[in-house]
Parts: sequence; structure tokens; C-alpha cells
Amino acid sequence: MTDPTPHLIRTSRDGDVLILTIDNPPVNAFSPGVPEGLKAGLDAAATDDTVRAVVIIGGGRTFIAGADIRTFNLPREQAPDLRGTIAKLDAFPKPTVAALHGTALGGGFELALGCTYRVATPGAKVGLPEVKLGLLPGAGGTQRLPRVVGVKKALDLILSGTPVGAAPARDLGLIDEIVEGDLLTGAVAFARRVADVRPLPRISERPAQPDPEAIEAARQSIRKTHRGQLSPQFIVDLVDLATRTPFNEGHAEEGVKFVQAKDSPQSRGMRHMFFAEREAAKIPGLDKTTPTTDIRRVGVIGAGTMGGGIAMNFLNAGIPVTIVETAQENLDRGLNTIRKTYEASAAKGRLKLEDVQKRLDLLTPTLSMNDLGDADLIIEAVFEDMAVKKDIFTRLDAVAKPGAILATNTSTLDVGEIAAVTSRPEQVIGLHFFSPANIMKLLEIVRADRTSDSVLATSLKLSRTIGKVGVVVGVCNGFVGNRMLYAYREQASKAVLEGATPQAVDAAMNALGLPMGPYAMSDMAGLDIGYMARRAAAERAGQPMPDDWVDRVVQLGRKGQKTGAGVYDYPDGSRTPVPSPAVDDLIQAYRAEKGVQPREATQDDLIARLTATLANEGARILEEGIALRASDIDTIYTYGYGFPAYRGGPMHYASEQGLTTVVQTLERHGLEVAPLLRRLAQEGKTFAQYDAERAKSQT
Ligand code: T1G
Repeated sequence: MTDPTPHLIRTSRDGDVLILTIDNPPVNAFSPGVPEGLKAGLDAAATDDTVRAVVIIGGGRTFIAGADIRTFNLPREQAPDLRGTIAKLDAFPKPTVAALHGTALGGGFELALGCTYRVATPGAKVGLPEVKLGLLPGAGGTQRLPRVVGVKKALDLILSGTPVGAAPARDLGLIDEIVEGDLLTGAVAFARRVADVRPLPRISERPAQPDPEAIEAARQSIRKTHRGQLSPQFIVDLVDLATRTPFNEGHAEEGVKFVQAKDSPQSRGMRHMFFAEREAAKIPGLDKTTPTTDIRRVGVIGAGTMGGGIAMNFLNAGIPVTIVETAQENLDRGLNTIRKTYEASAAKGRLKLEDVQKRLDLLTPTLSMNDLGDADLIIEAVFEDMAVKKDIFTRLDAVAKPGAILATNTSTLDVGEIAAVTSRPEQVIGLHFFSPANIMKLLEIVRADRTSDSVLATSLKLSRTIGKVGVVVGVCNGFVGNRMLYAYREQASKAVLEGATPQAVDAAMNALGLPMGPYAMSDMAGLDIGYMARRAAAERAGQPMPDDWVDRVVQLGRKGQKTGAGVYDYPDGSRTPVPSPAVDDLIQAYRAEKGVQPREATQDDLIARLTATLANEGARILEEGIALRASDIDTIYTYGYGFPAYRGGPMHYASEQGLTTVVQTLERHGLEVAPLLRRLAQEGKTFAQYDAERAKSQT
């Protein structure tokens, strides 16, 4: 019976060399059809005496970029047989040459390591990034890599998941030759040169030298770098095993551990995040034909913490910036902060010293908005006050050139209201950066009612240019991330009112995997920031500010780390939170004033309560159309608020708990359940199913 799977391999000959070209755009993932084609090609080559060697090369822009992540949930018998294909390569009786360009990652690089030789273009990159998906190299990588580069380097590469370029890979012995010029021509010539070399250099036949110190050091480091994660521990175990057992035994154990990692909630969460981040860039109604503006020059208004950080994103991308302040001393302070930040990066070896000056040379400071006349994009990053922003946009409207995009960095205010003071509301958008703006990858792209498709498409394209994860959100108080943060903090406060301590709440969130709980985070950011945001929101809504015991802490002058005391004490200026007897007394008095009898809350209940609150607010955000997808909310809350990627974000995490359970938790704590959440729970659905249904209805 002919194989039903279309072979995604093109076979060709160059004299005595057989060429197998992988043809599975866009990244030649190891999808069904690739192993079948490769195996058929190898079987034919094995028995054809006119073939002296085989070259395997990727069609299009890259070699194999890894196993096809979408196939991991397939039943085992339907999953592409990557391990079997590599085993066939490893036993193949003639030289096989992997010709690498683009990125040979994960299973793609493991397949290359199963070949007898590897050649690459100068720009090629190789790596084993599986750990970023909660996985481990499951097709021989944990056993072959230490046999080539040693235990320490293998652990560095696999635990970081960071690819290496062709030259360092060659220096490590991972690549045999760098091919200048046409890769295929070079690979075929190389194959001819090695056609008669025997024995065939099989990596699986080499020993891996033990290195107990490196193993122990890795065990220590992953406790911090990969806190709570499963696959890094497996990786260390397997690399260690490679030094103590024959290849086949280690390889078999690797297969067992891979399946355990693949089936773990952590890997499901991280694979969800991989696709969520890419889905966020897809906006109904926008496509490659949507016109965009070339952003050749940027203006930034405000040289404070945010304005300076925002400016650095563009300087880093080689885009000139004119930065405006109202007073020379503020301008000087801002420029000095930017310079110092670059110099600190250079001191840590993250930046060449000459690049510091190159970036600063792109920066033009000025006290006059009139100098923004040639900017293609102007970003306002000043005080969070509607009147101030309206004044600036009114003045901007008069100086900005036709077609310039006017963006506000507001974190809560109505972008449409700001746009309305200009003659060009279709050119106005929100670009909500997160502090520190030059580091945080999240960018909330706030689409106001009249923002044009072209401005939106330009903003999405620009987010990629400056290395941000752009997510489109609608206008409401706090957009998506901050709005959910407000709900989360309000519920945390209630949990403390009812009997939990602030440190118990923080410990629960830390156990979930967040780097900091709400109180340590508020103390670090400044308790007064949240206080002023809540007060301003209440004023805008024309309502009294809701009472909260945290505000009593602020009213005592305890504003957080910056005042040496907040919810926690910070004795002797330390940055380590210490539970505060004064705040404990304040909380007890507050409970008495409210007539609340405190009762213990378990850590599991605190986790359930706060994560249910996040999902509930996320459901409201979806109902109101403020976010396009639940997965967009997951992207925002992991990239901007520290929700652990291995939990998949708050919406994925809620779906994993079961939305019926989430509804019960909300009801147990007297919270009103969002109608969408209740409906999905009643229908036994997940947020992923909701997203899929929405996507289908939009096509
Ligand atoms: N599987 C399935 N789809 C993939 C994919 C993959 N491995 N990699 C990319 N895509 C899709 C992606 O979703 C997007 O789809 C399109 O390709 C372009 O991707 C056994 C188990 C290769 C550096 O982790 O890092 O091997 O949105 O937008 O910016 O040990 O893709 O167009 O519909 O990212 O040019 C290990 C993951 C897998 C590499 C290219 N490999 N990919 O970046 O394009 S696990 C990886 C990337 C594994 C073995 C284990 C990047 C890229 P759509 P893109 P890009």
C-alpha cells in the first residue's frame, strides 16, 4: 500500500551524491511526511551502489527548526518518527552530511547530530531550545551533545536553550566546515571528499567524559533559574547518564523522560505560550496588504524613567530619537540615565563600548516640541494626567508632520479621549510600555475607536522591530494587564481582611511561580503609585475611593521600599521584605473596625482565589472586546506581570483547573461570576476552545 502521507522531501542527485531536500515551509518543522520522505530516500540510497554519500538540506529559509510542536498531542503512533529517522541515519552505511542554514533547532539539530558530518553557512545557528517549551532534547540531544562538547558546555547549551552561531559551533566541534558561497554546492563537494572515509565518525560511538562538578553546579543553578520546573532536572540527569552508560541505554531513558516532560502541565503551558505570542500578532482585517508607515525617526516627549527607557528601544534598533523635556535639568538627568544604563551594559559585556556612543549619537535632546516636525512617530511619556496629555496632544497636532503617528504611553487613560483633541484621531494610538521600558518585552498596543488599520499595523510591525511582544488591546481603565492587576490586588486585600497575612498571600503567589507576590511587588513599585491610580480612577468614575487597608498603610507615610517601610519593613535600607508588627496591628484594627472575624486561609485556597479572580476579570475583558483572545490575555499577563510561562498564563491555567472549579471558587468567595466564564463552565469548555470558536467565526 502506498504511504498516504505526502513526502515533504524532494530527492535529487548530483552525480554520486544523493540530495534530500526538506520542503515543509515556513520553517521545515519535522511534520508528518518529513520522516517518511527521509527514510524512503535513505533506504533507496543504501542499496544504490552509484550513491557514495547523502546530503540533507532544508528548502526555503532554514534547515529543520525542530519537531512540529503542533504534533505533540497526537497519539504516539501518529507522531512523526524523529527518533527512528535519526536511528536510521546513525546506522547508515555511507556518509551523511547535514547542510545547515537558517536555524537548525531542537529535533532539527538532533537530526544533524545523527548525521556523520555537518556543514553550515556562516549565518547559520544551531541550538536545543526545548527547555523553553518545558521539554528536553528527546531525539538524542542529551546523549550526543556531551559526547561532542563535554558535560559543562552541553548543560550550558541545553539549559539556556540559546542557539550558537556557525563559527562557535565549529570551534566546539559541532560543525565540520563553514561553507562560503552556495551551501548545496559546498555540501556536495564536502560529501565527495569524505565519501570513502571509514570508519564513519558516529557521535554515538564516542565516550562522554564524566564531570561531577559541572553536574552539581547545574543542579544548584536550575533551582534559581528554572525554579519549580521539571524538564531542567531531567536534562541534568540525562546529561549525567550519558557519561555513565552506553549510548543506547541513555537514549532509551531520554525517550522515557521526554514523554514525561511532554505530558506535563508545565510543557502544555509553555507550548500554549509559544503559539499565543504568535497569535497575538494576527489581527482580523489586517494582513500583508495593509499599508504601513516606515518609522525612520521617533520623537519622545518626556525624559523621565519611562521616556528614557522608551527612547532606548529605538536607539537599540538604530532608529534616531529626538527627546523633549520642559527643563534643561530634566533633560540632562534623562540623558545621563540613558548613558549610565548603556555604560552599565557595556561593563557587563552585554554591549560593546563603541556601540554605546553609536546609540547616544542617534539621540537628539531638545527643549522644544517644534523639533519634532520630522518625526514619523511621536510617543508622549509624561505625567499620568488627562489634562496634561490633552494639552500635549493639542500642541503636537500643530507641529507633527502630516501622516506622523501620535502615541501615548498612558497606562490607564482613555486614548480615544486624548485622540479627540487632535485633528487626526485616526493617527493616534496607545503604546503602553512596561517599566523598565528598555527591558520589559510586553507592549500593549491600545487601539482607540478611530485608530486606523494602517497605524495599528505599523505599531505591530514596529513592536517586532524593537524586540517587543505587541498585543492589541481596547480602551478601558487599565486596558488588559493593569485592569486584571487591580482586580487581583483588590481580592488579595480582601483575603487579608478576612484573615490571611500579607506574607501568606505573597508566599502563595510565589509558590504558584510568580517572582513576587502583590505586596512585595507594591512595596518595590511604590504603594503610593497604586493608591494614586485608584484615587484617580474613582474620581474619573465620580465615585468615592473604595476603602482598603493598604491605603491606611500609605496614609502612615509607608510608601514601600523607597521610604524604608511599606506593607513590610525594610530595616537599615535593605530590600528584603520583613513582616511588620505595625502593619499587623493596623490590619487587626482594620478587621475589628469592619467587624470581621479573621480565619485562616490555606495556601491552595489563596492560589485558587487569586487565579480565579484573574480569569474572571479576563473573561469580562473578552466579553467587552477589550482583548481579542484569551491567549492574548495570557501573553500580556506572562510577559508583563510575571505570571509563570510554565503555567501558560491565567486563562490557560484556569482552563487547566477546570472552569467549573473556577466558578465554584469565585462563588465561595462571594465574587460575581462573569457571564462568559459561567457559560463556558456550563458547556464544559476551555478558553482555548473559546478562542478557536471566535477565530472560526472571524474567517
Ligand atoms: N513547530 C510547529 N510550528 C512552528 C515551529 C515548530 N517547531 N516553529 C515555528 N513554527 C511556526 C510558528 O508558529 C509560525 O506559525 C511560523 O512557524 C513562523 O514561526 C524532539 C521535542 C524557527 C526561530 O523550539 O524558534 O524539537 O504563526 O513566527 O520569527 O528534541 O519559529 O505562521 O502560523 O516564530 O522567523 C524545538 C521554535 C521544537 C523552535 C523562526 N524547536 N521556533 O522564527 O518565525 S521541540 C523550537 C522558533 C523539539 C525534539 C524537541 C522560531 C524560528 P504561524 P515564527 P520566526
